[in-house]
Amino acid sequence: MILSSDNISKKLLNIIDSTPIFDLHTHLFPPKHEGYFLLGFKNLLNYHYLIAELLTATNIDASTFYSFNDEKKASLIWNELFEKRTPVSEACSGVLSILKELNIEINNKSFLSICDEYDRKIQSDKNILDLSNVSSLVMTNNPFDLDEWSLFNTNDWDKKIYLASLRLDDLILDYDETLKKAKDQTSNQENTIVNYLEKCYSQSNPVYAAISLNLETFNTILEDSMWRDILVWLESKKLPLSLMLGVKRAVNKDFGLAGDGIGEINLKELSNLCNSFPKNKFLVTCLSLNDQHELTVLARKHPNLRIFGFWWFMNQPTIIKQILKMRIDMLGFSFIPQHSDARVSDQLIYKWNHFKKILHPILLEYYQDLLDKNFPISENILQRDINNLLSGNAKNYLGIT
Ligand code: HDL
Ligand code: ZN
Repeated sequence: MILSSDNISKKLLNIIDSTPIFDLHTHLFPPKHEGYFLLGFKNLLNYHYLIAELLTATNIDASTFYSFNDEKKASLIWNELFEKRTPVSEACSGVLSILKELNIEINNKSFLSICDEYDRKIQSDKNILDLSNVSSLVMTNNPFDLDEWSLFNTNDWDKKIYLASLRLDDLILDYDETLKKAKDQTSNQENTIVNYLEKCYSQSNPVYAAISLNLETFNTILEDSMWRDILVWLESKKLPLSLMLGVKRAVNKDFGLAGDGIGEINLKELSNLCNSFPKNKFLVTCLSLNDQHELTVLARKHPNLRIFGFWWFMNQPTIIKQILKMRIDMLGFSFIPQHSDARVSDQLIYKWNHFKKILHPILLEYYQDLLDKNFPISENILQRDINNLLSGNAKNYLGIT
């Protein structure tokens, strides 16, 4: 059915809300992975985004804060950011979006009573996946963290929902220690890292490899023969490499996970990498707003470069509105618009709810313009486009169904 200006908005909203999502990058694990699966209100409040906001809005000392147990930390965050201050930041707003989705009123309720009510409503990943309409997601799996990697010793989790990746940061952060671990795990001492990755590949069936880099560490990829061997291996496996560019770890080392910030990156080197390895596929996201225009231009130059998501400090409504339109203006719908980066399963609810609220009016503007030019827009066209944006573009690039 061909749509008109009168009915396209509602039809588009229904399609966006009902289309299953493939979440390309998360830090989530299946419920069976004890100690790594995070769910519930206290975990939600102990998100490092909220910790950073607490430690910089108050004069609470970081090491004192981290000495508290999870309940004490969560109640402190709730009291300081949600009771003593107005919770308007994106991370605070996300918590409130989930409470609203669960019909949990907070006025005049104690922190602990909200916890109890919340934890009665959110019991498993299943209700979160239903509420967020996420049909499958990619975990961040570190093959050099043997305790975390023990997930792949068991099969009692849904591998159609929780897909694996190979996160390679340890090879940059602590090469000697990482090489030792790989040597211990492989008998063949030749080409240790690639041999170990081959073993991990057969254990986990990853959909991509990933690494976060900045100016200094990107040069390692370009210059080090081991990385050339890894790129050749990735090509042989048809495994894309996800490059998360422009991060500076431990800007404030006392803040722990909340202490990372923005680092430099030279995207001319990214272009060289795409040219030097034309048969490798690269998924790329940049942490700084300053790099977004150049990255988008590069995505018009390199067919083996696909932009994904609004990473971390980029995942703010104001920035998404501006940069999403720029990406559409330059790339049409040929990119992967968002990922959640969720660390606590419940976050899937707000991360995707917030993004879809921005996506609808922006897409409507483009479709309205097409209608004004007498370009016919049918329901099928809308469904095709939203399928591609919320899952198809990512799955096709990864070569998965
Ligand atoms: O390196 C990454 O994958 C980042 O996403 C970090 O994990 C960061 O701490 C984060 O959670 N960002 O959202
Ligand atoms: Zn991440």
